[in-house]
Amino acid sequence: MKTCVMIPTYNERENIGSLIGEIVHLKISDLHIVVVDDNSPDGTAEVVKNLSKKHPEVALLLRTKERGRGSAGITGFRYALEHEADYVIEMDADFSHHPRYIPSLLEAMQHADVAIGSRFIGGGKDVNRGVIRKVITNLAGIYVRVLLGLQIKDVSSGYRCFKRKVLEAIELDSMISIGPSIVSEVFYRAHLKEFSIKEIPIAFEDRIHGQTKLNYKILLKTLLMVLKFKRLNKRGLLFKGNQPGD
Ligand SMILES: Nc1nc2c(ncn2[C@@H]2O[C@H](COP(=O)(O)OP(=O)(O)OP(=O)(O)O)[C@@H](O)[C@H]2O)c(=O)[nH]1
Ligand SMILES: [Mg+2]
Repeated sequence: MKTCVMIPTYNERENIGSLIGEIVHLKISDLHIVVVDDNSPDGTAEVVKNLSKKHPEVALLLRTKERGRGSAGITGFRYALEHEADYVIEMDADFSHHPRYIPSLLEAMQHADVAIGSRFIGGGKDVNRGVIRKVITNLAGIYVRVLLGLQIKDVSSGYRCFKRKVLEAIELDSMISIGPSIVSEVFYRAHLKEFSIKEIPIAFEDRIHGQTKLNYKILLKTLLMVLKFKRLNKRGLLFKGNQPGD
């Protein structure tokens, strides 16, 4: 089974080298890594390019015209599908999503179409996070779950593994997220297509190196996007294949 780990990056020079090192160290057979970098000013791409010379299983997708967590993710998914991946893992570069959970995510694929690294099920936790950030994550989580009707506990987890058929079915071409709302959009689409979703516990650790790209403006935009998915789906317009009123 071919696995592709897709990592979107923006200014992750201090993290990406050691993250790739830890993933390679897991020695999972037929595992490939693709980093989708938006021409980070800190030279993240250069680190990945150098590593790819030593490790042929590491690839760099350098985007010089586009910017955004969402569109980078879609580019990475397309790459994984084109390169015949059976499983696609998506994770952040900042070590909040530790590679030690990759084997459990892959194991969970025996029983589900999507596996999620979750902070909010038994055994999972949110480490080193400030109280305000925790409250925001929880409130935003309730909003997304209620609005989109998701059963998932950790709806903002960008650490997940998909079977190929899920990414083929959710219609990447009709996805509308440019930014971080991609995390919920993918869950919503997978839920509407009735794929089975399983959460596995992870300890989510706050980043030590580099800076978050999230701010209140982006958070608000993300929450508004969730409303937009819901509305589009109600009108039968979320999936291109749908007819209005479907
Ligand atoms: N290619 C690309 N990657 C991005 C962009 N914005 C964020 N990322 C990456 O997406 C991942 C998540 O971004 P973070 O800034 O850690 O956001 P977050 O995890 O929601 O917020 P924190 O928990 O505060 O770190 C990281 O690997 C980022 O480098 C972007 O515009 N383009
Ligand atoms: Mg992060």
